[in-house]
Amino acid sequence: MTRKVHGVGASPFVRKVRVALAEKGLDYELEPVFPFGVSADFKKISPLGKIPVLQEDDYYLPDSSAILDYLEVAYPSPALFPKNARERGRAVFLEEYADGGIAAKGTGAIFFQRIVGPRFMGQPTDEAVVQKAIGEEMPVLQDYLEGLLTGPNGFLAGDSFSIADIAVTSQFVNLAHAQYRVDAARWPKLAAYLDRMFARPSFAKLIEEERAMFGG
Ligand SMILES: N[C@@H](CCC(=O)N[C@@H](CS)C(=O)NCC(=O)O)C(=O)O
Repeated sequence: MTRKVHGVGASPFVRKVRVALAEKGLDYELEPVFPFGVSADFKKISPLGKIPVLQEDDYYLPDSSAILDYLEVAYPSPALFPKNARERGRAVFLEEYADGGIAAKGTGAIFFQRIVGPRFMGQPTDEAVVQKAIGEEMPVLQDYLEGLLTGPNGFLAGDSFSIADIAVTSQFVNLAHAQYRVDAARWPKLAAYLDRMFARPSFAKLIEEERAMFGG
């Protein structure tokens, strides 16, 4: 079977899919698609013009959350969604907390202003936007995550690695590429948790590959 992920490694949403595939031991090729100004052909497989798209032979599925859901049903082991209904509900919410919340208020400001704008779009960094995200948005987002983490080996939802950990960590990888680090003095559990997640082989391999691109 031909399995491809259409997108670029710098996208936190593409990374979600690549980490899920790695955790499930599934091989794929990365088909480079830069997300701005996509072709009419690409819009046929991604009607919103966004990356990632998963391809398996002639089956094309856009949207990282849809893809993770598909992968879980098609390749159930190891599970990346908690079995318990309430923990599963929480995991799905945390995926949205990352994809809709951290992405919009944190990554969209800091990673975009420091990396995407200057390097790929010829736009200078707007330092006011970066400082607002660092000083006002990220602390609130991080306080909530800090409150969810209990033990030293904990995960965000349930007692094993899940889509919640994939989605949240993926945003913080982009933030790290943009030189943003969680202050371990103020958010000790979150900082330790992210160190553990970044060291997990599925993330570590991609982070190393991406650092060559960003030097972060
Ligand atoms: N909900 C989508 C979001 C994907 C997304 O926003 N991707 C960005 C790149 S990081 C993109 O393709 N942006 C281009 C655009 O919005 O036109 C998912 O989870 O896959």
